[in-house]
Amino acid sequence: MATPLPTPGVGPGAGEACASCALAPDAARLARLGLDPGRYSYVVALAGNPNTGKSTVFNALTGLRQHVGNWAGKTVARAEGGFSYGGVGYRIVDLPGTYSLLSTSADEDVARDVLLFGRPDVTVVVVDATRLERNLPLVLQVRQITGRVVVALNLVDEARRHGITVDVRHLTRELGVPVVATAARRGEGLSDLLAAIEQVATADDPPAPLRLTHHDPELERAVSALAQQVAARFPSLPNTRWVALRLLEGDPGIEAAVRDGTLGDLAAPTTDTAAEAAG
Ligand SMILES: Nc1nc2c(ncn2[C@@H]2O[C@H](COP(=O)(O)OP(=O)(O)OP(=O)(O)O)[C@@H](O)[C@H]2O)c(=O)[nH]1
Ligand SMILES: [Mg+2]
Repeated sequence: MATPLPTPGVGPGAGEACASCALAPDAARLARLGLDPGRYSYVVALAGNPNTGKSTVFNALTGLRQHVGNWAGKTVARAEGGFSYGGVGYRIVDLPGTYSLLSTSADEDVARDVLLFGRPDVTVVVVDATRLERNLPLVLQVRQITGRVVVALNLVDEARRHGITVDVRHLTRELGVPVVATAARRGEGLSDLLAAIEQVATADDPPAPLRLTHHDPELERAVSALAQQVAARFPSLPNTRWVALRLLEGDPGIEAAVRDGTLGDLAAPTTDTAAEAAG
């Protein structure tokens, strides 16, 4: 059963443990650390379609005040903050909304680059429970690059209002990763979300990425050969197979990044740049 966390701005502030949260025993393990996580063990990326509640989750966990509002495209650059849970530090990155890792806009490139090349320890995909079919393609794309995924099935309060129920167990089984029902604006389910993040971050043996196999052996050979060349040119770059597929498709942005070498810069781990917390 989802348990509520207090909403940001109510109760304990940034940096304080939420020890008084009687309704949410697990919330006592959370300390919102604002901009500065100090020493942290794990990086969590918040991904999802526009307007699904990513920044609302970010604010609830960090105590920051990223811009939220009821229209798509509010978050245009990544913002970073921190929290600790169970005494372990987490850096969390709020990303612009994106429908696909095959992005077409600068905002979406920001999200794509962090998800594909920033090596987050956990990717939380925040999905809109009232528009699941529109949100699942991104979940599947992320599942193809990593097994360290948690799906936050957000806006379940809206879904309830519209008489929509989602079979969370079934979805969890199909995706092979935890799916947690949340209503982030009222703090519902955030304790369960934190527990799932901890579980995925600390898992020794995460599920393998979903592999879409190409049944055409010639194509498979071409993808593998090209991926090897990309890996040789950019040795620290993860997801070279994804890059190879984009090159074969003729993705102009990726082609340019390979040509001028900037693709290699993306392989740097998620940086220590300060969060841009909108006022
Ligand atoms: N009813 C309801 N509203 C929510 C919930 N979570 C977020 N919202 C609202 O949904 C709207 C969008 O929230 P944001 O957190 O800005 O969404 P976002 O995913 O960061 O949006 P972009 O940055 O534009 O991609 C805001 O009006 C939130 O208050 C929820 O669980 N239930
Ligand atoms: Mg946002």
